[in-house]
Amino acid sequence: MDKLEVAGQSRQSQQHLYAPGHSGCPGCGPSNALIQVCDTLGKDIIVVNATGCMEITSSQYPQTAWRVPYIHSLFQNAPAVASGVAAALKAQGNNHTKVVVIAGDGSTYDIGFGSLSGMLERGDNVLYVCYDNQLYANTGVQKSGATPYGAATTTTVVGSVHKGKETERKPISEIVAAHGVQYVASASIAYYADLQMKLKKAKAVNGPSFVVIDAPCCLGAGFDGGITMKVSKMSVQSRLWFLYEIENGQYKLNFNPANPKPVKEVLELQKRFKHLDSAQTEHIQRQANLNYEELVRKCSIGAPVQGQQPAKPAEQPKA
Ligand SMILES: Cc1ncc(C[n+]2csc(CCOP(=O)(O)OP(=O)(O)O)c2C)c(N)n1
Repeated sequence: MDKLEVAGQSRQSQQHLYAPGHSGCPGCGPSNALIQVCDTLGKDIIVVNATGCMEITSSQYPQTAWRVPYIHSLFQNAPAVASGVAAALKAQGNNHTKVVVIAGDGSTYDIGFGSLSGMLERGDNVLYVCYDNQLYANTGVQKSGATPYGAATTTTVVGSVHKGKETERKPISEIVAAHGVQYVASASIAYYADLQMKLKKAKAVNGPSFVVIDAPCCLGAGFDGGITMKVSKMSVQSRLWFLYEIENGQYKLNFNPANPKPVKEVLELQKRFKHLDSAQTEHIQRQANLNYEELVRKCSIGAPVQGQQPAKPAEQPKA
C-alpha cells in the first residue's frame, strides 16, 4: 500500500498496477481503462502495448506507470509481438502468465488490424484489449475506423461541403468474432463490474480473446475531463455503445436501458458534434435504433458466427 501525506493527514491508497503519475490528461478515459484492466487482471500478466497515447503517457524513459512487465511495440504489430511472447512462455512451460495486448482503436481497427487478424486466426493464447477513444489521439485527433458518423476530427473536417465523418464505425466485435474467437466482449469504463466480469472471462480463455472498452477522450471529443464517465455512461444509455458478449458465437446483451436517452443528449456534451444539423442527428438516432434491433435479433437467435470454432477448455494455471 502507498502511504500518502495529504494536508498533514496520512491515508492509505490502494496501489494500482497502473500507477498514478502518468501524463494522461486529467479525466483521460483510456488511462482510467488501464487502471481497471490492470487491477482486474492482476500481476501475472505481460503487457504488449502498441504505440499511441497510452504508450506515450505511460512510459517515457526513465519513468513508467506500469507495475507489471511491459513491452512497447510498434503501432502496427503488437499482436505479432504478443504471439511471440506467448510462444516463449509456452516453450518455458509457463501456463499461468497471460499475455495482454493493450492498443487503441487506430491500432486495432486500422493500422494493426492485419497483425490482429493473424493472431486471431492462428489461435494464439493472447488477451487483446482495445481502449476505444474513437480517434487517433496521439497524433492530433485524426479519424479512425472507430470514429462515429458525423464526428469532426482533423481529417473529417467541417466546412461548406463536408460535415464531419461520412461513414459509420467498423463493427469490430463482429469482425473479431468472425475469426472464430471463443470470447469477444464490448464494455465501458463507466460500468466497472461488467468490465471486470468480462476481463476475467477473457483471461480464462486458452486462446485468443478480445475486449473492446469505450474510453472517451476528453481532448479529442471536446468535453471537460470531469464528465468522462458521464459521457461513456450516457453513450451506453442512449444505445450509441452496447455492453454485450459473443461467447462461442452466442450473443448476450448485458445491459438494456429501459428508457434509452435520446442520442442528442450525449452528442451535445461533445464539441466534435456541435456542427450537426437536425438531419445528421436524426441519422445517428436512426442508426442507434437499427444497431439495437440488430443486436437484439442476434441475441434471440443466438446463431453461431460464421466460421466459429469449437471452444477449447480453459487451461488450469499451475499452483
Ligand atoms: C505505421 C505507423 N503509422 C502511423 C504512425 C503514427 N502514429 C503513432 S500513434 C498514432 C495514433 C494512435 O491512435 P490509437 O491507436 O487510436 O491510440 P490513441 O493515440 O488514440 O491512444 C499514429 C497515427 C506510426 N507510429 N506508425
